[in-house]
Amino acid sequence: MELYGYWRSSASYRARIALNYKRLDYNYLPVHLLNDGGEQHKQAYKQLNPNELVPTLVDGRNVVHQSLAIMEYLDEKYPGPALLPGKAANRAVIRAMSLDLASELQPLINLRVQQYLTKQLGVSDEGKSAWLQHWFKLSFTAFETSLNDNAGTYCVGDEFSMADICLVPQVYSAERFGIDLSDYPCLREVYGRLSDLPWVAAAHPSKQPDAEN
Ligand SMILES: N[C@@H](CCC(=O)N[C@@H](CS)C(=O)NCC(=O)O)C(=O)O
Repeated sequence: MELYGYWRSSASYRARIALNYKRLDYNYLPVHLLNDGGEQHKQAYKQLNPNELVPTLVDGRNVVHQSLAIMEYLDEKYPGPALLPGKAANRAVIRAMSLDLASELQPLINLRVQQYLTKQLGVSDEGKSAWLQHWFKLSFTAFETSLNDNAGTYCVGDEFSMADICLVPQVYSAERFGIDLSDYPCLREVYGRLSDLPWVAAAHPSKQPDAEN
Protein backbone atom coordinates (compact mmCIF):
# COMPACT_ATOMS: atom_id res chain seq x y z
CA MET A 1 0.00 0.00 0.00
CA GLU A 2 1.15 3.53 -0.74
CA LEU A 3 0.10 6.69 1.02
CA TYR A 4 0.75 9.98 -0.74
CA GLY A 5 0.85 12.68 1.90
CA TYR A 6 2.59 15.65 3.42
CA TRP A 7 4.02 15.68 6.94
CA ARG A 8 2.06 18.73 8.16
CA SER A 9 -1.19 17.99 6.35
CA SER A 10 -4.00 17.26 8.80
CA ALA A 11 -5.83 15.00 6.34
CA SER A 12 -2.64 12.96 5.71
CA TYR A 13 -2.11 12.76 9.47
CA ARG A 14 -5.60 11.18 9.76
CA ALA A 15 -4.77 8.52 7.20
CA ARG A 16 -1.46 7.73 8.93
CA ILE A 17 -3.16 7.26 12.31
CA ALA A 18 -5.76 4.95 10.75
CA LEU A 19 -3.12 2.82 8.99
CA ASN A 20 -1.05 2.58 12.17
CA TYR A 21 -4.09 1.69 14.29
CA LYS A 22 -4.93 -1.15 11.94
CA ARG A 23 -1.26 -2.20 11.85
CA LEU A 24 -1.15 -1.99 8.07
CA ASP A 25 2.22 -1.62 6.37
CA TYR A 26 2.49 1.18 3.85
CA ASN A 27 5.04 3.16 1.90
CA TYR A 28 4.81 6.84 2.61
CA LEU A 29 5.32 8.97 -0.50
CA PRO A 30 5.74 12.66 0.28
CA VAL A 31 4.02 15.27 -1.88
CA HIS A 32 5.50 18.67 -1.04
CA LEU A 33 2.62 21.15 -0.91
CA LEU A 34 4.81 24.26 -1.21
CA ASN A 35 7.92 23.38 -3.22
CA ASP A 36 7.97 24.27 -6.89
CA GLY A 37 4.46 25.75 -6.80
CA GLY A 38 3.13 22.68 -4.99
CA GLU A 39 3.69 19.09 -6.12
CA GLN A 40 -0.03 18.40 -5.63
CA HIS A 41 -0.64 20.49 -8.76
CA LYS A 42 1.72 18.49 -11.00
CA GLN A 43 0.25 16.24 -13.68
CA ALA A 44 1.74 13.06 -12.18
CA TYR A 45 -0.14 13.59 -8.93
CA LYS A 46 -3.30 15.01 -10.52
CA GLN A 47 -3.75 11.69 -12.29
CA LEU A 48 -4.10 10.07 -8.88
CA ASN A 49 -6.13 12.81 -7.29
CA PRO A 50 -7.78 15.36 -9.59
CA ASN A 51 -8.61 17.50 -6.56
CA GLU A 52 -4.90 18.27 -6.11
CA LEU A 53 -5.09 17.53 -2.40
CA VAL A 54 -3.39 14.99 -0.15
CA PRO A 55 -3.78 12.27 0.97
CA THR A 56 -4.29 9.59 -1.65
CA LEU A 57 -4.10 5.90 -0.81
CA VAL A 58 -3.11 3.36 -3.44
CA ASP A 59 -3.92 -0.23 -2.53
CA GLY A 60 -3.15 -2.42 -5.51
CA ARG A 61 -5.51 -1.24 -8.23
CA ASN A 62 -7.62 0.78 -5.82
CA VAL A 63 -6.91 4.50 -5.65
CA VAL A 64 -8.78 6.25 -2.86
CA HIS A 65 -8.78 9.95 -2.00
CA GLN A 66 -10.55 11.86 0.80
CA SER A 67 -9.26 10.84 4.22
CA LEU A 68 -12.69 9.83 5.51
CA ALA A 69 -13.27 7.63 2.46
CA ILE A 70 -9.79 6.17 3.01
CA MET A 71 -10.68 5.35 6.62
CA GLU A 72 -14.00 3.75 5.71
CA TYR A 73 -12.28 1.79 2.90
CA LEU A 74 -9.66 0.48 5.33
CA ASP A 75 -12.34 -0.43 7.85
CA GLU A 76 -14.29 -2.43 5.29
CA LYS A 77 -11.35 -4.06 3.56
CA TYR A 78 -9.19 -4.73 6.62
CA PRO A 79 -11.36 -5.60 9.61
CA GLY A 80 -9.51 -5.49 12.90
CA PRO A 81 -9.71 -2.68 15.37
CA ALA A 82 -12.73 -0.80 14.03
CA LEU A 83 -12.57 2.89 13.18
CA LEU A 84 -16.36 3.01 13.43
CA PRO A 85 -17.11 0.81 16.44
CA GLY A 86 -20.50 0.09 17.96
CA LYS A 87 -24.03 0.10 16.67
CA ALA A 88 -25.74 2.44 14.23
CA ALA A 89 -26.40 5.27 16.68
CA ASN A 90 -22.83 5.26 18.03
CA ARG A 91 -21.43 5.11 14.51
CA ALA A 92 -23.61 8.03 13.46
CA VAL A 93 -22.21 10.15 16.30
CA ILE A 94 -18.65 9.18 15.30
CA ARG A 95 -19.32 10.12 11.67
CA ALA A 96 -21.00 13.40 12.62
CA MET A 97 -18.17 14.49 14.94
CA SER A 98 -15.60 13.48 12.32
CA LEU A 99 -17.39 15.56 9.70
CA ASP A 100 -17.71 18.51 12.08
CA LEU A 101 -13.93 18.81 11.91
CA ALA A 102 -13.10 17.36 8.51
CA SER A 103 -15.87 19.01 6.47
CA GLU A 104 -16.84 22.11 8.41
CA LEU A 105 -13.53 23.35 9.81
CA GLN A 106 -10.54 21.99 7.90
CA PRO A 107 -11.62 23.17 4.41
CA LEU A 108 -11.86 26.74 5.68
CA ILE A 109 -8.30 26.75 6.96
CA ASN A 110 -6.73 24.73 4.16
CA LEU A 111 -3.58 25.96 2.45
CA ARG A 112 -5.30 26.89 -0.82
CA VAL A 113 -7.92 28.94 1.04
CA GLN A 114 -5.24 30.78 2.98
CA GLN A 115 -3.29 31.34 -0.24
CA TYR A 116 -6.41 32.71 -1.97
CA LEU A 117 -7.12 35.06 0.93
CA THR A 118 -3.65 36.56 0.86
CA LYS A 119 -2.65 36.36 -2.82
CA GLN A 120 -5.94 36.97 -4.65
CA LEU A 121 -7.92 38.97 -2.11
CA GLY A 122 -4.99 40.82 -0.58
CA VAL A 123 -5.99 39.96 2.98
CA SER A 124 -3.32 41.04 5.50
CA ASP A 125 -1.60 38.71 7.97
CA GLU A 126 -3.84 40.16 10.71
CA GLY A 127 -6.92 39.50 8.58
CA LYS A 128 -5.83 35.94 7.90
CA SER A 129 -5.18 35.37 11.57
CA ALA A 130 -8.67 36.72 12.41
CA TRP A 131 -10.13 34.32 9.82
CA LEU A 132 -8.39 31.34 11.41
CA GLN A 133 -9.33 32.40 14.96
CA HIS A 134 -12.97 32.81 13.93
CA TRP A 135 -13.42 29.40 12.32
CA PHE A 136 -11.49 27.51 14.98
CA LYS A 137 -13.53 29.18 17.71
CA LEU A 138 -16.86 28.38 16.09
CA SER A 139 -15.90 24.78 15.44
CA PHE A 140 -14.12 24.01 18.70
CA THR A 141 -16.89 25.60 20.78
CA ALA A 142 -19.42 23.25 19.18
CA PHE A 143 -17.01 20.31 19.40
CA GLU A 144 -16.52 20.95 23.13
CA THR A 145 -20.31 20.67 23.59
CA SER A 146 -20.36 17.43 21.59
CA LEU A 147 -17.54 16.08 23.74
CA ASN A 148 -19.41 16.98 26.91
CA ASP A 149 -22.35 15.00 25.56
CA ASN A 150 -20.46 12.00 24.16
CA ALA A 151 -16.90 11.65 25.45
CA GLY A 152 -15.63 8.96 27.76
CA THR A 153 -11.98 8.06 27.54
CA TYR A 154 -12.12 9.15 23.91
CA CYS A 155 -14.33 11.43 21.79
CA VAL A 156 -17.23 9.00 21.68
CA GLY A 157 -17.40 6.78 24.75
CA ASP A 158 -14.47 4.60 25.69
CA GLU A 159 -13.55 3.21 22.30
CA PHE A 160 -11.03 4.84 20.00
CA SER A 161 -12.64 5.85 16.70
CA MET A 162 -12.51 7.93 13.54
CA ALA A 163 -13.64 10.97 15.57
CA ASP A 164 -10.42 10.77 17.58
CA ILE A 165 -8.45 10.46 14.37
CA CYS A 166 -10.05 13.69 13.15
CA LEU A 167 -9.50 15.53 16.43
CA VAL A 168 -5.75 14.97 16.83
CA PRO A 169 -4.60 16.68 13.60
CA GLN A 170 -7.04 19.56 14.11
CA VAL A 171 -5.56 20.30 17.54
CA TYR A 172 -2.08 20.05 16.02
CA SER A 173 -3.13 22.67 13.41
CA ALA A 174 -4.69 24.86 16.10
CA GLU A 175 -1.45 24.86 18.07
CA ARG A 176 0.48 25.61 14.90
CA PHE A 177 -1.73 28.63 14.19
CA GLY A 178 -1.53 29.86 17.78
CA ILE A 179 -5.17 29.21 18.67
CA ASP A 180 -5.93 29.59 22.39
CA LEU A 181 -7.38 26.28 23.64
CA SER A 182 -8.15 27.38 27.20
CA ASP A 183 -11.92 27.47 26.60
CA TYR A 184 -12.01 23.79 25.63
CA PRO A 185 -11.07 21.73 28.70
CA CYS A 186 -12.72 18.51 27.55
CA LEU A 187 -11.05 18.75 24.14
CA ARG A 188 -7.65 19.25 25.78
CA GLU A 189 -8.20 16.34 28.14
CA VAL A 190 -9.19 13.92 25.38
CA TYR A 191 -6.38 15.19 23.15
CA GLY A 192 -3.89 14.62 25.98
CA ARG A 193 -4.96 10.99 26.24
CA LEU A 194 -4.90 10.49 22.47
CA SER A 195 -1.43 11.95 21.96
CA ASP A 196 0.16 9.24 24.08
CA LEU A 197 -1.29 6.33 22.12
CA PRO A 198 1.52 4.65 20.18
CA TRP A 199 -0.36 4.56 16.83
CA VAL A 200 -1.13 8.26 17.20
CA ALA A 201 2.36 9.27 18.36
CA ALA A 202 3.98 7.45 15.42
CA ALA A 203 1.81 9.41 12.97
CA HIS A 204 2.87 12.81 14.34
CA PRO A 205 4.13 15.18 11.61
CA SER A 206 7.54 15.51 13.28
CA LYS A 207 8.10 11.74 12.91
CA GLN A 208 7.58 11.67 9.14
CA PRO A 209 10.49 11.35 6.70
CA ASP A 210 9.57 14.63 4.97
CA ALA A 211 9.33 16.60 8.25
CA GLU A 212 11.02 19.98 8.26
CA ASN A 213 11.92 22.08 11.29
N1 LIG B 1 -11.34 16.57 2.61
C1 LIG B 1 -10.00 16.22 2.20
C2 LIG B 1 -9.10 17.38 2.50
C3 LIG B 1 -7.76 17.22 1.84
C4 LIG B 1 -6.93 18.48 2.05
O1 LIG B 1 -7.47 19.57 2.20
N2 LIG B 1 -5.61 18.33 2.01
C5 LIG B 1 -4.75 19.48 2.19
C6 LIG B 1 -3.72 19.23 3.24
S1 LIG B 1 -4.49 18.95 4.80
C7 LIG B 1 -4.05 19.79 0.88
O2 LIG B 1 -3.68 18.89 0.16
N3 LIG B 1 -3.86 21.07 0.58
C8 LIG B 1 -3.18 21.47 -0.59
C9 LIG B 1 -3.65 22.80 -1.11
O3 LIG B 1 -4.46 23.45 -0.44
O4 LIG B 1 -3.17 23.18 -2.18
C10 LIG B 1 -9.55 14.95 2.93
O5 LIG B 1 -10.06 14.72 4.02
O6 LIG B 1 -8.73 14.20 2.40
